[in-house]
Amino acid sequence: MKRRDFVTIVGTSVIAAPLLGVAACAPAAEGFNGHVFPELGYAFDGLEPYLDAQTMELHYEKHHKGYFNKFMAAAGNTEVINLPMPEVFASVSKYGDGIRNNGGGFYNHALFWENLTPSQGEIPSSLKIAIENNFGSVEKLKETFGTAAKKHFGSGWAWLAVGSDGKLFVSSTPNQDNPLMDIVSEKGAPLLALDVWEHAYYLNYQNKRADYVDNFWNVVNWEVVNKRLSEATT
Ligand code: MN3
Repeated sequence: MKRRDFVTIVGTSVIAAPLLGVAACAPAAEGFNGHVFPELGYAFDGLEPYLDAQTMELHYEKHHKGYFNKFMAAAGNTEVINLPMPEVFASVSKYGDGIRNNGGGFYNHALFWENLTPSQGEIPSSLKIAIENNFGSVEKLKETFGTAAKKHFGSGWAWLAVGSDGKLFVSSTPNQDNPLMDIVSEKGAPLLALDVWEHAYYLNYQNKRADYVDNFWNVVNWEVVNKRLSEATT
């Protein structure tokens, strides 16, 4: 797969964020009304050996695309099709499971692909300071996040997010829920997402979710995490 600029569809402000809005989508990609199935910013084998090419291709082409298609079908003739995803999630309890599960699946995977990179750089200093202020150290964040990801029972996601009070926190959510949804207990803007559904790792790691979680840190795109934090807090 050709490397292309990743479509910026993921903003993180908790308040009035035009995320997945038309203005945020450049260059134009498939989709409509601002709901866009994103390009991967790297090749399927770009994250090897930590995430294998076969898993990436199936995950992106089948799982993620499936959620996108089902979300578009469910949103089709409703007001949801005209709303940015964070607004949908802020009232997701009123839209039903088709929107909650498929909208979450569409959005969460877009966040996840964007917060991975084949060429990891240093953690930007502003992000490092924020992590140290909230968790004590980067190692401590990795431990806390890792524990949330490893111990989450069943399918779901682990998150680093920032609350409306500006504090960073780690949480996990079941199924395709995320911290933007009105139905979750810990609400905030997602900064870093990790898919802990078995389909995300089973081909390569089988039952060893802990190894998958530990290896995740080798491909985290800290620049993106930093960008999301700055967007959510300015
Ligand atoms: Mn998945």
